[in-house]
Amino acid sequence: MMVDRPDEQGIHQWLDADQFPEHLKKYWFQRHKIWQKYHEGVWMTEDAWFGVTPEPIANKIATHIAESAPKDKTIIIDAFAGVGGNAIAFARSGRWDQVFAVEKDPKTMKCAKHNAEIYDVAKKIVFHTGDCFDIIKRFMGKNNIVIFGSPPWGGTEYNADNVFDLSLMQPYNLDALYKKFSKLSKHIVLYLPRNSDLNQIARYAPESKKVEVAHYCIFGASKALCVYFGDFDFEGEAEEQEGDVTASLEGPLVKR
Ligand code: MGP
Repeated sequence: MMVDRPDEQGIHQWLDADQFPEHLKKYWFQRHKIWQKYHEGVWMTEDAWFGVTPEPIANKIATHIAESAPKDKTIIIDAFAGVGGNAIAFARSGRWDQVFAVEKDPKTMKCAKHNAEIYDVAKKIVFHTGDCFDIIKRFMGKNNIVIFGSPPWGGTEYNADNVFDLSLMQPYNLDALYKKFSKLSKHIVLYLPRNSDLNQIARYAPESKKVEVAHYCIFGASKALCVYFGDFDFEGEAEEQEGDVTASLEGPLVKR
């Protein structure tokens, strides 16, 4: 049991509903779904509640990437690590020689480090506080890297329209993310709104190559999708169920 209490404003270990911010109440009821070890003392920021990848989905994504990435890719960089959900899942998968977690906000990063300790993988993750586009420059020239990015979607209103326009995503739109990341690696996985415009994504399929899209659902409700750019090889079923999580492949998108 982690008893460490955060001692900094903006970092929280909410243990009872009374202290929990009213506007985030729906996440309080999901806390053990979001973090299975929540009760062991997970640290969060307010914004992390809607940004973090729920643990069963983070695990499923980690399995998908582990199984489908080319075997010579041995490093994974979580470019927007937040409070650590995805980086922890990558480290737990045991697939990677190195897992890097990059996060710009120092308080959010403190949460990620603490949460990685709860999950016993803190020593398996290299944490970098700073801007991911600066930090990835240090890896230039390596060809064994997969970049995972779960960027900000510009707030919680991403599903106000039926189709989410990825060119309007803030602060980085799809084009900016793809261009910056593809300078380092052609193996890029992006975690994006479930209602993202697939036509926009298809434009980034290299000639005669495909881009795979997978939806991740909990209890049948889609939470988000991942776009797999590069030579990811999905051999499994188009739809897989594991506990409460269903992952379904959209089918490869080709350039139009
Ligand atoms: P949600 O929309 O807050 O929850 O986020 P839900 O339960 O699907 O909403 P409702 O419409 O059914 O009430 C769903 C998931 O999207 C979250 O668990 C996060 O994993 C992810 N997510 C949400 N936002 C706003 C972001 C974001 O800005 N960035 C990233 N990377 N993920 C987000």
